[in-house]
Amino acid sequence: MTRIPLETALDELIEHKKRMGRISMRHMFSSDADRFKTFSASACDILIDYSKNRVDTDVMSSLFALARSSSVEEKRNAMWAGERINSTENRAVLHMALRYQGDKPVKFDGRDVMGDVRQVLGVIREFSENVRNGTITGSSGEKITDIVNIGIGGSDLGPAMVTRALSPFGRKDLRVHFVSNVDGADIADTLAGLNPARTLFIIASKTFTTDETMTNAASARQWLADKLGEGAVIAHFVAVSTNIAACINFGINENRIFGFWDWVGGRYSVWSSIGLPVALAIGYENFTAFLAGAAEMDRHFLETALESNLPVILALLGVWHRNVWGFSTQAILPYDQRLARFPAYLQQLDMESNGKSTQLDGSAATLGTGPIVWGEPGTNGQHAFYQLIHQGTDIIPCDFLLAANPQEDMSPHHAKLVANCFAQSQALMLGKTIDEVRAELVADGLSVEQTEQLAPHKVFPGNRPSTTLLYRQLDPATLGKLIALYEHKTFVQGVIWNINSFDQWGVELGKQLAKNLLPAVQNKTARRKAANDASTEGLLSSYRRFQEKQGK
Ligand code: G6Q
Repeated sequence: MTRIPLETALDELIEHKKRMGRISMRHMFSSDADRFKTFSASACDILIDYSKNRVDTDVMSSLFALARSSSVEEKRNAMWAGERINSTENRAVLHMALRYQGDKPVKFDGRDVMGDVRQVLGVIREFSENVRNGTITGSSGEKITDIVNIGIGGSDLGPAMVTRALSPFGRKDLRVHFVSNVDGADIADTLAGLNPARTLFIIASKTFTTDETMTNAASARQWLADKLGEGAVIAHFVAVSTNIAACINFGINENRIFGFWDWVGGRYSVWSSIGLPVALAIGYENFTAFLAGAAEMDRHFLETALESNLPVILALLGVWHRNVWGFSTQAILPYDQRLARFPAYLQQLDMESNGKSTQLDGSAATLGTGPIVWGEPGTNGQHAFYQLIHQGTDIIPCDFLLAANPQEDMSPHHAKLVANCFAQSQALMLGKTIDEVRAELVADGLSVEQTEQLAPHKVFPGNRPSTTLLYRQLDPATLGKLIALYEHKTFVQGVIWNINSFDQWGVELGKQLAKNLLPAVQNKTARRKAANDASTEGLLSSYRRFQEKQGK
């Protein structure tokens, strides 16, 4: 199918916007008893209610046509066929293979990758079970009680978010910690409470060159060697990497290196051996349920018509908001405390994937691409930033996420959580008119003058978009499905925006400049010819002055 440029497709959507601008969601709900039925979709035990968005069937059919003319189906199939769709890095994008449950070959460069995938899974199984049952111990034979994962970005956010989300499936006597920041506070605070004889470090780095991870790994190694002796290092360190030589060079036993492949992007790697801390925390069986959940969503994504395809629906709503209405942010609001790191995880997934301004052919993007993704769990956010979502001058599309069943049987907590979640999307949609406010204030006994003074402040414009994702319970399979859902949403949007969602060149410049600046930061006394801009030089000398004041 010939690709119709987004700009052309937008003309039609802009006409729809004009029409939708004259109708409120309140009106659409009151005039259509079937609105929820029409604009909700279910698959894989997840319900998506998108009826509280400013859409009608004409809008949705233009959006589905846009997806078709952008070759979403062809590109989706190309990804699964192992084509090198990450063109700027000349790599395939096969994270779906990591969780594939079927028996067909998954080919890359003519070779089935499933043998390698299953072999590594077998190694993860054996290792995680042996740590959990005490067969693998520390150097002095003590049982491992604490695991410290040292990694950053894609080698941290996934396992950290998942381990927290699935904590009810963990064990009290096996704690997993995550260290990512090069700020020494991160590793210092983590090591402070640990017994080295019972601690296992996982150095997680695809490249095994990332400065933050290597710095933290060196400090951890030093800490352990100081406490237990150099000879103990080998028993307390394992690595997850594609760079085997560098791991061996660090002092890791060759049998304790868990591999993965070039075709697994960092932010898509929680399904690979980067998920080792998850398998250790919740056990291999639960880890495979997590993979199987994602695989179920993959099947749905690959096999379902666009009109009922959950990731496609989410992606198109995002395009509608971003490119037609000009909304530049997207809030992720889990009413699920254990998903506290889910917004941060999606922030990386979405913003690193689609925060691009160059199209696949190298030309500049002419329309907005990835939105700013942010969020915090409800109900906490209600007492903080929701004010702006309800009454601010910017409109912020919200995704609400909610489990129908809690892990804890603690009435009335969950009922209150659910009522709050539903109430927020209702309030955003309905708003409150000035007449409704006036009537309330008069009923409360306020004078006419007081009422007129106060009323404008209590008006809610309403008509603000939100989508609710309801799932049965936050268990390993469901979490796998939710992550895969958002992965595919991100992919579909990248296809529509004609960008490469799988590279991340935007993180390079800062790394390069930090490397250049390090000698100047470390060398306090040497007089150098000013090599930097005035602001950077000013910051460097102020930094030195503060250090001197501290007596350094
Ligand atoms: C993710 C990115 C990035 C990466 C980190 C860590 O897609 O590529 O977040 O995961 O920079 O890289 P290493 O795993 O190589 O240390």
